[in-house]
Amino acid sequence: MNPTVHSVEAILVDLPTIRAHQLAMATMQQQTLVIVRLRCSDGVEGIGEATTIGGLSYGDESPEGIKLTIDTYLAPALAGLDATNVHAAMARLNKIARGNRFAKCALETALLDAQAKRLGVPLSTLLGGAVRPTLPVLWTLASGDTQRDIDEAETLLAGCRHNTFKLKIGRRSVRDDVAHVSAIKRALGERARVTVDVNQAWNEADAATGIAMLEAAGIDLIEQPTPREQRGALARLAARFVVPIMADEALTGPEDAVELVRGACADVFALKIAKSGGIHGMLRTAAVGDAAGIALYGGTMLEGTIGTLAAAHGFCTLPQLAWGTELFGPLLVKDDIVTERPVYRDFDLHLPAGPGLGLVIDEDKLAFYRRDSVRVTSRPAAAA
Ligand code: MUC
Ligand code: MG
Repeated sequence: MNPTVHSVEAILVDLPTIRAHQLAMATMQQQTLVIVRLRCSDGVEGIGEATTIGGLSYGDESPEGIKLTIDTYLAPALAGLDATNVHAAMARLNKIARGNRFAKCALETALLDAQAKRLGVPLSTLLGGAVRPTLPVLWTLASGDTQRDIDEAETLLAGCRHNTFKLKIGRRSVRDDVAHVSAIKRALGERARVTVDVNQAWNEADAATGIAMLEAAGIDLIEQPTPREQRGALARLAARFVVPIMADEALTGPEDAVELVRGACADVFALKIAKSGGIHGMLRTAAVGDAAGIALYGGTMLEGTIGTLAAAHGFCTLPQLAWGTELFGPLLVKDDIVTERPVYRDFDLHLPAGPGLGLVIDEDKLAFYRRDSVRVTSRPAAAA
């Protein structure tokens, strides 16, 4: 008989960030991860993560809501199911719960991690195999201060860690944002690519003004300038400008992808496993975009190491990933809950070779950073 799902634990973990991270809709001083530990009847444990940005300010699931959904509805529905049949388990969850993609993503990751460990292969092998061993990774400059952002970019360029920088805008006036972005692009010149993410903050008129100026300043990519529901605005902007327009919040799963393709709304798709309800949903979304000739980009919800490596195992199987990735989440937090932090070198994230996700939980760190921990111990030494 195949092993079954024995128990599922959802844990809230709060990790401090290395600096304040300013987005149009939130300033992050810490990141909250929802970590899932799924134990199976054969003793194998799968790990997953559901992480969002700024509570409810990015998506419609909060960390606390994700934990409640898993504890109350999704974990009981999984108990006793065949742990080796990930598609059947996810079909069960999709039958008993609508939406809740982030929570489902964490559980799918944990099931896949467990099954890949059981087979003794990396998760990407279970998905059909990696077509690239490393993934290009950009860095987001979001300190809120122009000179500090330039200094940060220079340090990262010199260390060969990143050569593409995404700027978070939409918080200030269009004029101030454009001045900030142009100053950074002027300082970095042709040594770096510079992209912007507006996180839906502009109306169509502001977007038309802002994008015209950003295009003239040499910016390479404009991410989600207008509200996600306004597909018409996105389509008109994509038709009007040469600089590519990327859909992020407007794109969750394959159904959105079909509508965005039909409306010619975007040149690039930002794929995220959390938005798509897991790795398989992300792969289906990517397939729609790829078939329509849309360039693909590996996005992040600023997950920690677990969610980042889950996404990386999925992204490295994609035949086309024209805009690389932004899988830098583990670098934004001061400390980690795994024994070995992911390797970022020569502008790329290097995937671990071990079975499953290829990571081991650091139990002391997890005990320290979990929200419900009783803080009687001092902070464990920072991970290597
Ligand atoms: C987003 O909206 O793309 C990705 C990088 C970053 O700094 O924030 C995220 C979310
Ligand atoms: Mg975005």
